[in-house]
Amino acid sequence: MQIINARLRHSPALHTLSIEQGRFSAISEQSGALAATGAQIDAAGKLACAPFVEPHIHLDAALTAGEPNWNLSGTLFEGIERWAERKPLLNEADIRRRVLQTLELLVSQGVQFVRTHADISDPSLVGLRTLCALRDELKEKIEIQVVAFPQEGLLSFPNGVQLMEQALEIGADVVGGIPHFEYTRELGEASMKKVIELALKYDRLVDVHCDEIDDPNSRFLEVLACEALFHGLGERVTASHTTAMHSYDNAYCSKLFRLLKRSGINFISCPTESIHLQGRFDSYPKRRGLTRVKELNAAEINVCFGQDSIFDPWYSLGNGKLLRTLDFGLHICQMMGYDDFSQALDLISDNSARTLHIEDRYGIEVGKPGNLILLDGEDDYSVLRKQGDVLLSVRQGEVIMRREPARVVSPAWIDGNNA
Ligand code: 17E
Ligand code: FE2
Repeated sequence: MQIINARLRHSPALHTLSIEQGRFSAISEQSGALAATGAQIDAAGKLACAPFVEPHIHLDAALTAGEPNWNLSGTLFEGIERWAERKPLLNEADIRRRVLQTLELLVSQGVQFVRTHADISDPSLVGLRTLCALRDELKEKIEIQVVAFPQEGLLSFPNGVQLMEQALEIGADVVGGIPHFEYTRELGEASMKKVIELALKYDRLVDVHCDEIDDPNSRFLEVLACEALFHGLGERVTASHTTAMHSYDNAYCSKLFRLLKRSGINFISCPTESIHLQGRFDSYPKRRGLTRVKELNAAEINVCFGQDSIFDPWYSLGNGKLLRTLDFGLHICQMMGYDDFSQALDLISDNSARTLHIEDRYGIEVGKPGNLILLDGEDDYSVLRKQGDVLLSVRQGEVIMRREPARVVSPAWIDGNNA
């Protein structure tokens, strides 16, 4: 397959991208626009980018909002209660149907890599089993990582550790945790040590829902980062949400950042979810409750954006569109400078790939799998400003999704002026 007249990020020239036997075989700069021949795909000057990565989503809960009850308070903790009412109704067919519908949304928005959480606070482990089975069945079509996520606590839920070990034996890729939900600070800290111990024992990655609360005294991140540092696991460890960091005072943050930087751990922020779930116990002024994405990024600590939810007990909107998540994130975090815009797509592509530990098979480079998307814009800035659609998604040299751009018929007086 050959794609001509494609722009690449941070390079204004037009390029020809060749994919043979599923891998990029040549990437060459053109001296000018070319006319397409035969089977070539004409990118018409649009931006080719590595596929988007969804680094944090709960596929087991997707498309269940209101079943059986709606989350009326809008808090994380009520979401956990409402989900606990839906859990007994889970079965494999129900999960498969919703997961496939959600993956369809993600693929239609240019996603080819997904890290999903699977709630293991459930003696049947049906969510985890079904997600691991789908991961294996779909591995040629989309790459999925499954996190064994102890939604109701690793140490506070009955047999939490045994369920985690069972999930890891079944084949979960990533060990999860939720220290701020454990009954006590002691249990929260002990849970972080347990998560790292299990990651070492089973040789898995780590992704913890960490300090997802507005409590400025929720400081499990320092325990996680320190454990990661002492065991040399940094790049294999991720702290998701860390919304309490919004409420830490600056003196503590300054100390904390030294450890974070040394540990090399990754961060995922879910801006649409956190702006909705956090700040719920404030009157005015109301905290935004997002982690310090701008400051992490400036400190060259790896940070990326995820959607977290699509129509579930925690968040009743969502459509798979990571460009929407990015747009929210940049606004809420006040990352609205020229440099921020010029590199914005990193937050839903390259940085996320680093978090998922898939860099060896990610990126538009000769020798790597021939995966890319085409965006309706010329560079990061224009894609962002125009909220450019994902026009094409190519996986190992095959088109898996194509979108026809919407055609708008303008009023005659504008057409006339443009003529
Ligand atoms: N569970 C949790 O603990 N936090 C979240 N943001 C979601 C589920 C969506
Ligand atoms: Fe989450």
